[in-house]
Amino acid sequence: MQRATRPVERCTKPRPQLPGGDRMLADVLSGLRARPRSLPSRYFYDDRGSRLFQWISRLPDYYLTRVEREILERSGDAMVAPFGDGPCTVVDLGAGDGHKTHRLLRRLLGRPAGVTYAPVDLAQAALDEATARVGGELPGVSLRPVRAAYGRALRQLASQPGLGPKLVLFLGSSIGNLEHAAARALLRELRIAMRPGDHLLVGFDMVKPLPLLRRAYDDPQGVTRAFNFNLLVRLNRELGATFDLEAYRHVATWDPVRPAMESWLECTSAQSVRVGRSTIALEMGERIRTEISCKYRDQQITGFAADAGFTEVGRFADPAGWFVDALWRAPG
Ligand code: AVI
Repeated sequence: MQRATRPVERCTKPRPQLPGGDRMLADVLSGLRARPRSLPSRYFYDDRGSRLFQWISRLPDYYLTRVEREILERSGDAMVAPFGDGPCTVVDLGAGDGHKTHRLLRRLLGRPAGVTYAPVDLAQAALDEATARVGGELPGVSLRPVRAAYGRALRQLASQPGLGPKLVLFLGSSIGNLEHAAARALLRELRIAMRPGDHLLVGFDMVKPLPLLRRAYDDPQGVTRAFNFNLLVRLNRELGATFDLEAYRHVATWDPVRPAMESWLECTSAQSVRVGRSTIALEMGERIRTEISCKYRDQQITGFAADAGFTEVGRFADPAGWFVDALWRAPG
């Protein structure tokens, strides 16, 4: 992996919390005991899961990444237009896709006052990768990785002098992996942590014909299936769970109410799974939900902005209207 070529200022110190394994065990057991049964999708992203997601994002059927990149390429100038000639900072929630961030950062380069890139993630490996990538490709950018939850990271950055107004990126429809109430709570927390004049750019995947959605979440190459199964592999390895990988199949369904695509692992035979000291009995045909990927309509986007107290500045979409990047300002 490439390393950053200059010193990187870190502002990190995760809050003490339950040891990782205990927290994971508690989350997994409460999900498996709930109805419908579920597993938290945040545990997808171990090293292999992150690599599988990168692979998904290059699949022709997984249009989200490709279409959002095209939007950023086409509308990047308008997205960075609110930032004058002074210093500014691009905050990347989730230390996301380098190709996307690159498209915005390079438009801010060459400004006399400079630009800072602040990737935010809980995983040190993701931060190292993001800073190495940007440090290697855009040597004019200052680097300030933050290892913390999103709201906390923004509060930390707000108290640091010299960073200028911020463009906070929450791309890739990551918001879609949250239930609406959780998404609203997060957006409110972000708005409160942002300063007047800071902007948030949020990616929303829009409702579209079902066959397109089905192929995106159940691709013929089986990469999404492998991504879903990797969750069980991780739980077997890290919690000593006894999921028999042969006894499940990947299922992607459409919920028209949220609306959302949902990913499941369905038992193909009755199972008795040990997780920690507990045993979970699953019947043949029973499903465990592993992810929701909400899809949006224009009015929902308006509602999210208003609910969180942002002022809408612009909406950037591809010609087919499959994906929207919404630009919102934190008001004074
Ligand atoms: C990261 N997130 C926005 C992806 C999505 O589309 O919900 C994760 C994913 N799950 C299956 N494929 C991709």
